Amino acid sequence: MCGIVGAVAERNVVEILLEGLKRLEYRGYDSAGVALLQQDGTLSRIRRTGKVQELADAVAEGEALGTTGIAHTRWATHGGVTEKNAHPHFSPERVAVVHNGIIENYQSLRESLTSKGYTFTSDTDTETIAHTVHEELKSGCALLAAVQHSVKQFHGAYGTVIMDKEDPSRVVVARSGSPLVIGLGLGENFIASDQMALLPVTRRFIFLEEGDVAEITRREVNIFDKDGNPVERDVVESNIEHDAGDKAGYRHYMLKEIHEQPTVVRNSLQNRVDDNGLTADIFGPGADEIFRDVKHVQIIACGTSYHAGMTARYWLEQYANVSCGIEIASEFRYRKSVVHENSLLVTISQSGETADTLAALRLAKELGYMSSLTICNVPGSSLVRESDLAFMTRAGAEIGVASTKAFTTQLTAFLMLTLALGEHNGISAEDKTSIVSSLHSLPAKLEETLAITQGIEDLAEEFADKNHSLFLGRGDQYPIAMEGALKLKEISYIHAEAYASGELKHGPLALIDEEMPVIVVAPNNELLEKLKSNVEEVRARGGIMYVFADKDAAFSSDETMRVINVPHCEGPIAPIIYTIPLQLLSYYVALIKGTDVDQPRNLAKSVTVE
Ligand code: HGA
Repeated sequence: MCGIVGAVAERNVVEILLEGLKRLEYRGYDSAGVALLQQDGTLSRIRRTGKVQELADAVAEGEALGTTGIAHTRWATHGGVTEKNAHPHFSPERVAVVHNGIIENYQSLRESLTSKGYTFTSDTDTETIAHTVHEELKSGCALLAAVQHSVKQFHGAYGTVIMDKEDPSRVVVARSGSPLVIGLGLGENFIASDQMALLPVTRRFIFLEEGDVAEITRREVNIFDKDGNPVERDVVESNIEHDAGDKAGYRHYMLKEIHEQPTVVRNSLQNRVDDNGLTADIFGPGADEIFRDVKHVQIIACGTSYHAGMTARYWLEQYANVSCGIEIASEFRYRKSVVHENSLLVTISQSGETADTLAALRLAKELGYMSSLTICNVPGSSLVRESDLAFMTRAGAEIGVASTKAFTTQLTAFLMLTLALGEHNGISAEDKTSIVSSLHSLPAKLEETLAITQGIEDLAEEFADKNHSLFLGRGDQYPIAMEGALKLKEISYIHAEAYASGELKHGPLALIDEEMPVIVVAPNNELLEKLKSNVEEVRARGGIMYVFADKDAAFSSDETMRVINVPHCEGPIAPIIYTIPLQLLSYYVALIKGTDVDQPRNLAKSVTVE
C-alpha cells in the first residue's frame, strides 16, 4: 500500500526520499510525489502518476532542492489515479501533507472547510488534513500543536507527515491505524511507513505507537502519546539484512522468493524442532502455561494468510484434538460472534500491519479471548507488539506482492503450533513422530519439488489464452487449491476459482468444457480414491485436467489429462509441498502473459487500509 518517506537534514534530501520510495515500490502503488522545503521557506512539489522512476525523471529535469522533505507512493482509495490526487497535498501553499489511510469523515470536514473558504484541488480525503492543519495554524499555534488539535477531528486511519513552509526546521507526524517509524541519523532524522525505506541512511528506529504525534527536527525527536503527554519510545537496532534492491539474479522477486523457500523454511525450523519435538519456549515466554488451558483456537486472517489458517484447521483438529474456527478478518470485525471457552485467538499476517487483522485482534481483546498469538514475518510490527504471544516466521523480506515464502513458513509455523497444542490435548505418539520427521524432511523436499520447474514452464503455455480456470483439492489440500487459484488470478489476471472437489456436483460441474482448465492437487493420501472419482466426473463432461500428483497415485497422462509428478512426501507436509508447483504455474503463466509479476495491477503489499 501507500508508502511514506520524510527527512529533516542539512543536506539536500531529494535523493534520500526517492531512494526510499523505490524501496517501498514493492508494496504496490499508482502514483508518486515529493515536496521539498528549503531553509528560506521555498516550497516545491513534483507529482506523477505511474512509477517512481517517472517521478525521478521529472525531478532530474529541474533543480530539486530541500533540506526538509516528504514523499509518497499512493494506492488510491478516494479519488482516481491522477496527478492532482497524488500526494503531497498542499493547503494554500503553506502546509504539505502525505498520508496513508482513510479519513472517514472527510465529507463533513470538506464541507466545513469549504464554508471557511478553502478550495479543494483534489478528490482525496487526504486534502482535508492539509486544510485542517492550516486552519489550526492560522490561530497562531506551532505546527506540533496544530497537528495535535487537528487529529482530534479525524475519524479513520492515518499515518501522516506534515510540513509547514513557515518552519522548515521540522516535520510533525501522527499515527493512528497506519504504521510510522522514525529513523535516527547523525544530525539528521527520518520518517517512513516501513523501515525498509530508510535502511540506506540508518539502522536505528523508533516505532511509533497508536495515537502518537511526534515532532522531528535534525537533532531532536519529541514524541507525545494520544493524550498529549511526552513519552519515550524504545530505540530498536534493525537487523534486517536483506537489501530490497537485490533480485539475486532472478528475473522477478517472486521467482527469487519461490526459490528461497527451502532456506527460509529451514531457518524457520532452526533451533525450534529437534529429534524429540519442539524445543522450549518457541512461542515465547509463558506460552506453555497458556497452551495448557487452550480448548479452542480461533484463527483470523486475510488473503493468503487466510488459506494458511484454513489448512491449520485441518491439522489442529486432526492431530492436536483442538477445535478450531477460522474467519476472514474483515468479516469477523463487523459481526457479533460467540467466544468459545478458553479460546486462543491466532492472527496471521506477513507484514503484521494488515488493517483488518489488527482491528480484529483489538476487538478480540474486548471480547474476552483468553490469549492471543500472532504468526508474523515482521518483528516489531503492530500485531507482534499488540499480541500476547508472537511467532516469527523468518521468511526474510517478501517483496513480491503475491505472497509465496510467507505462506509456506506460516504453514510450517502451524505444524509447530499443532505439536505444541497437541502436547496438552493427547496428540498420539505416532502423529507426533510423523509431524516431527516430516518437518525435518521439509526443506530438502521443497528443494526436490522446485526441480520440477521445467515441466511447469511447458504447461504454462497451455494456460496463456485461457480466461477461466478451476482448482480442485480435498481435505487439507482444499485450501492449497484456493491458494493456487488466488495466485493465478493475482498475477496472471485469469479468473480462477477453487472448490473442494466433493462440491463439484453441487454446481461447478456446469462450468466444465474444454475452455476451462481444471487443476487438481492429488497427493497420495486417504482421500485419493474420492478425488479420483471427482476427476472422472470432470473427464466424463469433456473437461481438460492438469493433475499435480504423487507418482504413486497412479494417474497417467492422456488426451484429456496431463499429469505432473510431484515428489512423494510422508506425513502432513503435503500441503506445503503442493503449494510449490501451483506458485510456479502462476508465475510462468504471468510471464507468458507479460503482466507485472511483482506489482500486479490494483494490488498492494501490506494492506494497511480496511
Ligand atoms: N486515502 C488516501 C491514501 C490512500 C492510502 O493510504 N492507500 O494505501 C488517498 O486515496 O489518497
